[in-house]
Amino acid sequence: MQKGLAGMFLLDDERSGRLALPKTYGVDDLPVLVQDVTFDGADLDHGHGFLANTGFLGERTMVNGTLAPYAEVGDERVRLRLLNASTARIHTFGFDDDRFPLVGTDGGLLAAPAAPNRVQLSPGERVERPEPALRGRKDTVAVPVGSTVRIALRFDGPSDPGTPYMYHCHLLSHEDEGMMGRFVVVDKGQRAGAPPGHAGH
Ligand SMILES: [Cu+2]
Repeated sequence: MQKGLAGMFLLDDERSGRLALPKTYGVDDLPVLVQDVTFDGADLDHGHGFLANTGFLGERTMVNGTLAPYAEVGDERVRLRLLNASTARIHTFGFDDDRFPLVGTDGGLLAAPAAPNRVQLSPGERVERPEPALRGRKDTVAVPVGSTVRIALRFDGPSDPGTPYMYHCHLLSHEDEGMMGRFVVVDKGQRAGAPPGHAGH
């Protein structure tokens, strides 16, 4: 990631396929992958901008691997899929008219579209919960300093005592220093198995 390596999966399902959302990738359905970077000549520079407790903060904003990117669009509806792919910085997104039409988050499509003034994304997030009324599923949550977040998970599929799930902090330096854990889902009375080895990880 420190060399710009980041990408996103575009997930669609039957429900999103039925909705009148723009669907032509690169034309009216645009990924917007945002990273903060610092350059030393032609190379990415991670020797500076490192804040203890937070991690690396870059000086410039890169979108889809490009500085000062733009897309020409007409007056048709355009769908943007925002991802904060930075290693530590929180980004706030907005439009001039202070209205941010929102149809989905990292938890999937919202039950109904929303229009917050701004959308704030912490690393790895695809959208910030815009207002309490929209509390819904999320797989990534911002946890401000000193705060606590309680999460509820539901596992509907078969349990697998041998294959762990993982959870981790999205501030990359925290993750590297151990803010990462694993757990397995077992049936009642079942014990965790031995996870497979991970060569090179
Ligand atoms: Cu952290």
